[in-house]
Amino acid sequence: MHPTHPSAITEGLNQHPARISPKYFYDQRGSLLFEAITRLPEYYPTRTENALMQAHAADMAQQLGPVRTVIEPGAGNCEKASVLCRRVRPTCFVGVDISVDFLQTAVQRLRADIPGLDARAVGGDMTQGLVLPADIPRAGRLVFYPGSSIGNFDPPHALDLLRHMRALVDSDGGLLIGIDLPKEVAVLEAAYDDAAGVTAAFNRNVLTHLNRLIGSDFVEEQWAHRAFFNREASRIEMHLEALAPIRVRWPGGERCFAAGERIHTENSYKYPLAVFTTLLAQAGFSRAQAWTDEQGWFAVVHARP
Ligand code: AVJ
Repeated sequence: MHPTHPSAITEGLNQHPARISPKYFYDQRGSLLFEAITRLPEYYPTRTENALMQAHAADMAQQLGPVRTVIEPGAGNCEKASVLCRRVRPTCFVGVDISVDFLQTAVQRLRADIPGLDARAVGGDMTQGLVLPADIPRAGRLVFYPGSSIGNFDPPHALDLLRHMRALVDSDGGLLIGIDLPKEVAVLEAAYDDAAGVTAAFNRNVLTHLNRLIGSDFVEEQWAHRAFFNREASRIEMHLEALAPIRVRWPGGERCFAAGERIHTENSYKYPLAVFTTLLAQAGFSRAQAWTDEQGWFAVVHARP
């Protein structure tokens, strides 16, 4: 599904502490588990963002002004894009994703659902700086980055990513982005360690995916899901913790883990709105307007150069 970089993966496994990039969560089973996560009672981000997009649809459309092209990095199943495109009626939609096969299917569905929409799928990684096909018009572009996906990046890398997005639009363009905000620790931790164990299954599944990618012999049952809020860094951290001493082998290498030793699998940053607005300004988006829910849990931000 994703381009495989065996050496990058094994390099991470050999670090102290070991780490696995969260991009490897999303094999077929992982993508289904993530969809299940978004429907969990504890996982507030998706439903809070959807409610914000619904409640402020008219106001947002007015603030956005005329949009000619919507560009969505990490578009995945294009469900959110479908809602947005029905509202702002762009002539062109460009979905960008690392797994272009899955995206292609979703983009075809979008084209069928919204007659006249020139919907395209582009394979690529936004973090590497993206070059779009030359025939995508530059005028009236809106980059759409919902779901607090930016939370996976630490502030310097989030800034890089926002700068790449800024480079995609002219002065008449903008960015519509969802960000998860800091809140009560119990609420945050429950969202990443749900009672039904779906997030635990999602976290452990990365090991089975790695077995396929690099030929390792991880056994999911030997690892416990750990998720906690790191207050200093303002991020949820997810880890996998060895339940016993474990030796993991793969062609050309191995790694021993002591009981209790962890593999760091994900960071999910919770940016205070003011901090995020500063990042936006540093990236060249000097004007920002935000919509938040009553509890102040999540924000949808429209940023313009
Ligand atoms: C897709 C990165 C926004 O950080 O909330 C959900 C991923 N990980 N539960 C998030 C995730 C565990 C999610 N993002």
